[in-house]
Amino acid sequence: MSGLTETYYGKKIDTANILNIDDAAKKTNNKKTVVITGVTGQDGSLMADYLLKETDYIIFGGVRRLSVYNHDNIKHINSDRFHLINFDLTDSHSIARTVEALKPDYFINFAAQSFVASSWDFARQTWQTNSTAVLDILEAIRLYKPTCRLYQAGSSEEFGNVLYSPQDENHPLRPRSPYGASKAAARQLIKVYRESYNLYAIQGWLFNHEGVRRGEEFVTRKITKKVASICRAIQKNEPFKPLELGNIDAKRDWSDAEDFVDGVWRMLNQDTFNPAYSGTPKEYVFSSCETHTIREFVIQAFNVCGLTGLWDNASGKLENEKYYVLINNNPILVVQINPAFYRPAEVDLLLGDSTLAQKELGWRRRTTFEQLVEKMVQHDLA
Ligand code: NAP
Ligand code: G4F
Repeated sequence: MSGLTETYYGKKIDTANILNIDDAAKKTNNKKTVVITGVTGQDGSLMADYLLKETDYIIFGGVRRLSVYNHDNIKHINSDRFHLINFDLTDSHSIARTVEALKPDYFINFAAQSFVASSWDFARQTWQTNSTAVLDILEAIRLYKPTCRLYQAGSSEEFGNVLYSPQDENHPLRPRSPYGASKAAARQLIKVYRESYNLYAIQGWLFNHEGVRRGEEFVTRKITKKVASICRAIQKNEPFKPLELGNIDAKRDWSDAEDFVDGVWRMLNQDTFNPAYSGTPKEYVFSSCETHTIREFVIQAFNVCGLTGLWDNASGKLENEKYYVLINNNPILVVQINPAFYRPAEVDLLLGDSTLAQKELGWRRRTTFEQLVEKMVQHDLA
């Protein structure tokens, strides 16, 4: 532990606050402990907030070493029950030592190479991070803390080239990307270890979930950030470049990530003694049960700024599609297509059926599609 405060691009990471695993082990205080990997990301940071509010457990958030500041999503946390630990999924020793030393009651694995588009560029790294590391986590739990409850962040991308809609827990796994394949492989490993060693190891098929902590390369946040900057430019009569998107016809089932961390915790706390479970925890789909195109998201985002518009395409070809908003009855170009954002293979449609999670876990989504877009645009306008 260095104890130094290092400065990167004007922002600070207090390295004294990132514990090595032996120092972290002294902080458990005989209380229940939860390891959250990927705590700097959207879901990990929201889960930390949720557990600090809803439980009195000690939370260890796994962070990997980066040369740039990436703690924006957790910098607000000020609790003596929250500790950062050095953790890297690509290092099996790091995984094993974490489980061996902390002997956590819960291990929530949100860390991943989570950007589908990059998974073609870094297929092996995606596999290493999203599949091999899950095997390492399962082995560590089997060896050092077999009663630990493991949640693995599964994905609707595992359904991929879907056979029917809406997709439920029985839909076959038909991934379309190295990312989807890596999550499907992780799911199979989880199932095998659960059945072989009677571990409480599960994944959830979570459909897309978004919010103000969403990474800026994902399409929703890319849209809301750019829409906010275009709206500001229009208000000030300043020049701007249009937003560039790829396949705007793709359909996604979007929810608020805050609703999903509650679902994950419910999945981790199933009453497996209840006869409905036959002693084994179940895996569930979490979704909004609605699907929308990227086009609809764009329209809705500009509406939040009070701008209405229309998609225009005289040629009928997707790459010529353009979106104009009307300012004083003049059409102003705000969105155009850049084929560089097309993917080698696309998941055209995702629409989830979360009936089972609602019925058996009592889970409910609180935020509608319209409220989600409003929340994200308003945040990016502020
Ligand atoms: P995210 O914001 O991209 O966060 C990913 C996290 O993983 C970051 O904290 C990242 O750390 C960490 N990470 C990446 N590689 C790592 C490594 N080698 N060692 C340790 N940490 C590493 O993703 P998210 O949206 O919160 O998603 C959380 C999980 O749910 C992911 O597994 C994702 O695949 C899955 N999922 C997400 C959705 C969704 O719609 N959001 C849907 C289904 C499934 P850095 O900050 O250092 O990069
Ligand atoms: O926002 P996206 O990059 O998310 P994607 O690929 O659906 O993956 C997200 O959801 C999965 C769950 O289904 C998670 F497992 C995964 O970790 C991640 O959180 O893209 C959504 C759609 C795609 O069809 C994409 O082709 O938007 C389309 N799109 C169109 N233009 C674009 C763009 N996506 C991005 N990122 N950037 C564009 O310019």
